[in-house]
Amino acid sequence: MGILFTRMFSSVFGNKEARILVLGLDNAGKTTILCMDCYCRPYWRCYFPNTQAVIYVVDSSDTDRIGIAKEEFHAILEEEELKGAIVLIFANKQDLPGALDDAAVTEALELHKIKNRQWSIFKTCAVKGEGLYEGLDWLSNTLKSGGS
Ligand code: G3D
Ligand code: MG
Repeated sequence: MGILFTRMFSSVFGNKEARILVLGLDNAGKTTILCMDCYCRPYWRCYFPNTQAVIYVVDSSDTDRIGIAKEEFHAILEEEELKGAIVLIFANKQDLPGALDDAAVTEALELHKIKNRQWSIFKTCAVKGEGLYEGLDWLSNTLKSGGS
């Protein structure tokens, strides 16, 4: 599983600095998302403490590995250091044929089992930049309102 960590200084987050961990199976689209213009000054970290949010990126067209993606996701939520982190799920690669929609990814990842933290899921197509700002807007507003 790939792990990328960034502090984001984007138009969405204004001058507020947020420590956000971006996770997902390999090939999910993490690098594509982080290379977008809005992440103009990213730099990577490889530790969890003080992480305020987790962005979990799913390849919605990779139905063969959606079960593995679910297991990894719930293991991440068990991490002590990520206890208070808000969770944003990107159901990525919506442009590909057979991609699961947000409701189907919600079911496949068993998101309704998440307890005691705020989460939301957005459909994205990272290569076109679709859906990313909507998700980051939600994250920014949720962080502003005090997080989990
Ligand atoms: P990772 O960092 O999570 O491992 P990458 O994933 O960002 O490297 O993306 C893996 C591949 O998926 C890349 O293709 C990338 O262009 C593609 N990809 C990412 N997001 C989308 C999407 O929304 N739709 C489609 N169709 N493809 C996407 P390559 O060919 O460079 O390996
Ligand atoms: Mg990558």
